Amino acid sequence: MILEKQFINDHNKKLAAKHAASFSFLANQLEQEGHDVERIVSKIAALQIAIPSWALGNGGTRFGRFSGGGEPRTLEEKILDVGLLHAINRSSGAISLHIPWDIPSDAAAIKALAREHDLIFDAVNSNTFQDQPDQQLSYKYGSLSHTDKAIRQQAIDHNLEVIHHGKQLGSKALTVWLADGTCFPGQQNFRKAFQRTLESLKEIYTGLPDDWQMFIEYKPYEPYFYSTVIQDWGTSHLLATKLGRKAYCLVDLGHHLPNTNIEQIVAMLMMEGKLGGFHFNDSKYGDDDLTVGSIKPYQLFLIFNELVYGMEDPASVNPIPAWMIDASHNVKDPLEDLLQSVEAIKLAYAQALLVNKEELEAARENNDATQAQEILQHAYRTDVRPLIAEARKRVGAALQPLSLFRSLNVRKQLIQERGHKTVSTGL
Ligand code: AFD
Ligand code: MN
Ligand code: MN
Repeated sequence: MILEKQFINDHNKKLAAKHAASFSFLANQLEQEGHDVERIVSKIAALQIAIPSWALGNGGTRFGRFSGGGEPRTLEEKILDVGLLHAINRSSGAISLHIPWDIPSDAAAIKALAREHDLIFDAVNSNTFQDQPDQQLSYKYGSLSHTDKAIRQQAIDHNLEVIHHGKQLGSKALTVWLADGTCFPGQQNFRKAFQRTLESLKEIYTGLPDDWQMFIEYKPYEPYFYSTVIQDWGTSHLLATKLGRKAYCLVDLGHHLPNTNIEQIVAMLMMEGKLGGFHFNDSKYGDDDLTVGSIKPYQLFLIFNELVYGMEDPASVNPIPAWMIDASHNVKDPLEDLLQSVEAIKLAYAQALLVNKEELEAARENNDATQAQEILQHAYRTDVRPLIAEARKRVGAALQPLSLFRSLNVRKQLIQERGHKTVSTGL
């Protein structure tokens, strides 16, 4: 589905007067508070969020999956879907692929198609949590941590192949989410499993190009339910530090036990220069992969408050993190959910840009908890939607992406083009 520029212009014309009034009111208010509104708007516009290829279709659970129809059937159609999102919000300028699900048949053609839609390739993701049809050795009892060296080697070779595909597409990062773990106490020797994993990662690391990064994702449980080899930020940081300067930690918001202080983890990793990036989502109970900002928006703001602090700290050695979504849309239209997700991330970022850093540090120095809370909540309670809309308008995107998407009946057109298949993966 091609989005005509005219659709956006007509949409923005209809909303122009209302938007201008709300933007100028907010801009005046912020300028009186001493904010540089132009700087804030351009920072918001510059923030690009990578869209995961695996989230362009409906997700599911172990109890089943219900397709909403019109889902992409090929890598080309996935790129067209991300291209459509990016044309609407000019904030989704990258796609994160998952190998072997997204192996390009013609890498040059895929790269050209992405370029046509102003898209680049963010991190490529390896997959050693499933056995593929043609796979020789099984990952049932693990991969990079497996007791059998041949199985570890197969997983290492797979990751090196993922790097190869990424290089062909211009990607500069490999994300390793190692699902390895155990279901029962005593099943594995924690120490040896860690050491085997480290040795395997070292071999992959030597195959990583000099200008690449390796993101080591952590997760406390699932698919194994007693222990995970890379269970938390401490383990990820231990591995990243032992591997070297190209290795970083990847924070998936859903990969923390309930009530974990994620913003504090972000502060620590950034302070150490080892925060590689994010998988944004939200959750109520586990790795629910719900829409980012839909359950705990204040937590998302507090995370961005630490990120903005780190990014604006001249002494910081942390690279700009990779901003990626990792969510699953079991009941929503995947493209609508992704538009909402990008908006939620930009909102939290904009609110964090409004925090008065000097006043906050002064309140902290004086141990004035009340004032510190006031400063944070003043920023958080500012309705920054006109800033996000203005940032979009200036780069030729829709003022209200979701309402434009709906007005175009995109999903209906995609179902007409691609059909409607309900695939339910049973237990
Ligand atoms: C699952 C895992 C993890 C990983 C993603 C893509 O929990 O978040 O990053 O799949 O492989 O969500
Ligand atoms: Mn993830
Ligand atoms: Mn996950």
